[in-house]
Amino acid sequence: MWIPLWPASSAISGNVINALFTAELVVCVLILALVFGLIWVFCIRYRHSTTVDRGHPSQRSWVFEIGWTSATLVAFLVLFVWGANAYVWLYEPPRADLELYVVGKQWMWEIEHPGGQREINALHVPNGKIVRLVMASQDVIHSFFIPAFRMKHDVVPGQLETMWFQPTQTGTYRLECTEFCGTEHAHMTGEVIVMTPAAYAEWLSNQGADKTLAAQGEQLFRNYGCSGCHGVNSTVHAPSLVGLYGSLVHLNDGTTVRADERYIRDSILLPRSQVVAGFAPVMPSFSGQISEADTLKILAYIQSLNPSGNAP
Ligand code: HEC
Ligand SMILES: [Cu+2]
Repeated sequence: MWIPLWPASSAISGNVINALFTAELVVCVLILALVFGLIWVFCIRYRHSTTVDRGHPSQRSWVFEIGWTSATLVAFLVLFVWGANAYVWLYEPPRADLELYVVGKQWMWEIEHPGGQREINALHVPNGKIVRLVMASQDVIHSFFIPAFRMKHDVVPGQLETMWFQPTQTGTYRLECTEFCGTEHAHMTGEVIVMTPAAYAEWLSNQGADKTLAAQGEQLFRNYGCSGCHGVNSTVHAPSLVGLYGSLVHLNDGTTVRADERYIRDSILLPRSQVVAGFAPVMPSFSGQISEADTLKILAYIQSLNPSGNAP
């Protein structure tokens, strides 16, 4: 916390980003000091009134030329490798302890917990656990930003985004939308409340949720007629969704894809884009008929049909 301008880091990702940021700052300050130092030295040494020898310009020096070129190259390569590593690590979530569903819309964040607890512009999470967010936007691009965690992710309409974090400190932190999304954008803020696991469990049980997200999704699965084709008693030739989440799916164009959140969402909204091998493309598109929140509930239901599917 020795740079007073930034909030204290309260997540693993915060420490990683802080270290990288500090290293970049140090490199920049050193280069700046060298360049401006030399400017000052030459300004003073060769000012108009001095009598220093100006008659013998020194020979071109390859030592300096090669020295500064390779030194900056090495410095930037080190920063690049370091940054790329951190990026890949941040964008490839490990196996999560807890998965939450987030819908951004003008102008609020709606958050659903697996137990069916729902909150707006507030995010309660247990300390020390790996939390994974599955995020969607109902209208325009929003961006989900928790400054104290140094975590930010755009939420783009028409596609699912995921991000993860692991808080290290209980407390209340700011949650912001950092993508200009309309007139009330500045008020699209909220709080992240990191609680001890026991307090979080108690908070969950006080929310009065009667149905888990997966159970609500199962209800929707029947209401939208999915079970008519995908159910066990169906007469339509459609794949079973049991064990689908996280598995490898063979498509009729010969490719293989991992059935992650995005694949399942696209299967519902754009069924023609990826057709499972051995099946006719008879599934109707539900694009425009199912809200983002309902899609996430159905997704939670399909995920619950393979509890071990959340593999890294
Ligand atoms: C008219 C029958 C029918 C209806 C209704 C239907 N589906 Fe499908 N669905 C299929 C068929 C056939 C396939 C396989 C061909 C394909 O991929 O399009 C499929 C594929 C899928 C897949 C990919 C499965 C895999 O193994 O990769 C998912 C996920 C899915 N459907 C979910 C749903 C959901 C959710 C609903 C309801 C909102 C729904 N389906 C409604 C017939 C249907
Ligand atoms: Cu926004």
